[in-house]
Amino acid sequence: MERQVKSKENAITTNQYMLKWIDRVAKICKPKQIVWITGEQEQLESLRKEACELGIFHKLNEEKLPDCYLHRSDPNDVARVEGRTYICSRKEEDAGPTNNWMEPKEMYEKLENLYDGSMKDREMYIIPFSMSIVGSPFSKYGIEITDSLYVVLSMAIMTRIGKPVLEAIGDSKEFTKGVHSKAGLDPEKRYIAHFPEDNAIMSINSGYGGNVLLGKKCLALRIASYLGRRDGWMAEHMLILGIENPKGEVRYVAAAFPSACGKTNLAMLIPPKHFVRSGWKTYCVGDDIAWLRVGEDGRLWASNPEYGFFGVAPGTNEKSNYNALASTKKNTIFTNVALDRDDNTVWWEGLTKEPPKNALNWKGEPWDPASGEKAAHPNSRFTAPAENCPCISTEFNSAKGVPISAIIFGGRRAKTAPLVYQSRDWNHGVFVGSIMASETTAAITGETGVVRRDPMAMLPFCGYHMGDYWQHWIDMGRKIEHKPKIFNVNWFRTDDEGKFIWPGFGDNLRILEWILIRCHDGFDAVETPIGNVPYPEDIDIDNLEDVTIDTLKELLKVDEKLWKEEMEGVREFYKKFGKKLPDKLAAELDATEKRLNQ
Ligand code: OXD
Ligand code: MN
Repeated sequence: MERQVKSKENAITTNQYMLKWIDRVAKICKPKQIVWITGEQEQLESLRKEACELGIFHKLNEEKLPDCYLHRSDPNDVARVEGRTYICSRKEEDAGPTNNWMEPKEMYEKLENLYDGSMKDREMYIIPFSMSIVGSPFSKYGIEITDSLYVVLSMAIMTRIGKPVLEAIGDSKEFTKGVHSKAGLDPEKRYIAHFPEDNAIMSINSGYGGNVLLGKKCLALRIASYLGRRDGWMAEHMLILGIENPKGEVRYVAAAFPSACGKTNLAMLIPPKHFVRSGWKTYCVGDDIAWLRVGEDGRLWASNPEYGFFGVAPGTNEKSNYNALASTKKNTIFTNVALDRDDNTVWWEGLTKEPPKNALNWKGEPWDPASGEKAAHPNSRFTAPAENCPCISTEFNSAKGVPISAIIFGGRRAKTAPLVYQSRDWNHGVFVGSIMASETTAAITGETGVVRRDPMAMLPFCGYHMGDYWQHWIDMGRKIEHKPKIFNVNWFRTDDEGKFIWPGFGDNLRILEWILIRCHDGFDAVETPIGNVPYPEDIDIDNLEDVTIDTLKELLKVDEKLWKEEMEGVREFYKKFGKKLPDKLAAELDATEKRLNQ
């Protein structure tokens, strides 16, 4: 009989509750060895070497991309799988209509069978990790058990890991229990299961980022949103951006967009040239997740619980996102991009105009640029330390976070939504967030280009009933004395030929300037049935070739016919939430329709 490995043998904690849990997992998964991840550079370096020897990593050009690696995931495993992601609350009602649900007991049994022997002949790594700063009263600690070196080495970038986390946990039972096994990567047996009441996450048969780096979407959004409702704070799918004006005032916005709407670009935006000349600066605090709390001063404070960026590679280049690209120049793991064999560097569509002549595609096969096939997978990624980012905020490591002036929602709408509008008040802002809609992208598996409603960009990430989540937003509004103002933006309005009208990217600062003036110094605005839009003259369009006052008028137009149709769609969508739809949102919908019909 095989000897069962015990967590105690080389444990770096004496937390009995943790050790017993790890032993229970080891008994089921049957690894050949348990390896505790200390977070020390020596250990990580030796694991990176091992990953290269095993073919899990490919070491890239040390001069051009020091300490960077290429990883390829299984071709059947290249994106988050919403269809196989579950919220296993005790009551089905608590997961709500937008989540898959399974009774916890049934899911535990199912998973136990799947995990049985899944780590045979493999190491079982124990990763202590912290979402947010170790030792901060706001941090959430977790242990991820995994059989994947890719997970270990990616978690070391995306989160704060190792011994300091175990010290902070001490003997406490307050940590998220995460189990991940690649098992056989069978897509039919792939599950990403969350047990909010047990503070547990179990993931099996995937090796792709969002499904397996359990600190990110699973803990920092799904579990944290549940904890936030329980404990009076909010976990949101939002970037956090600091903006300094020529007077030296630094203000912060938090913004939610569905995947692949330019969120990473906005988080690291570079101001237009004449803004730079007059002294504008921008600072990235976070690119994906914001934890929001009411501060003692009655303002809403945001912090980024992550330690790295898990960004989409295609389309990222010197011009579109200089800061993101710069962040990937060292200590980065690239997943499913192409390999330029001539200089052992990476490439993806949009990185340079000229494709490499001698490349392997994301699957590792020789790639012919004339083939019409993509070299990099559309959802290929970089996993890069946030501290590499040239514009990382000095507040990135602040436990308290930054005070938020504005919350910005957005989506990709060809016609309906104007370039920017401001909600009438907090509850109306919650309504604006709840009706967010966008076109689907390659970040999730399934069809692309279909319009789907994605309230607060949280549809795939809310760990409980969306109706309760909206109510929590409304309740939070009552607790925030100095509420941020809430806006909606749409960078993606198109003309009749389907061409984007607004230049986007760095020029989006022109809209943020208006937003911040609305928040702090007060510009007047034009009232419309859906909210307040700028007077076109108040938007700075200096040095913009293709945008005139008339273009702005077009971009800011609210087409009442389209909005009436939109409200019908919202009414239909809201039906899903039955009794849990907050009265306040039903009232906002009625009031908007009434204003449209006046
Ligand atoms: C992501 C997402 O951040 O899909 O990867 O939202
Ligand atoms: Mn995201």
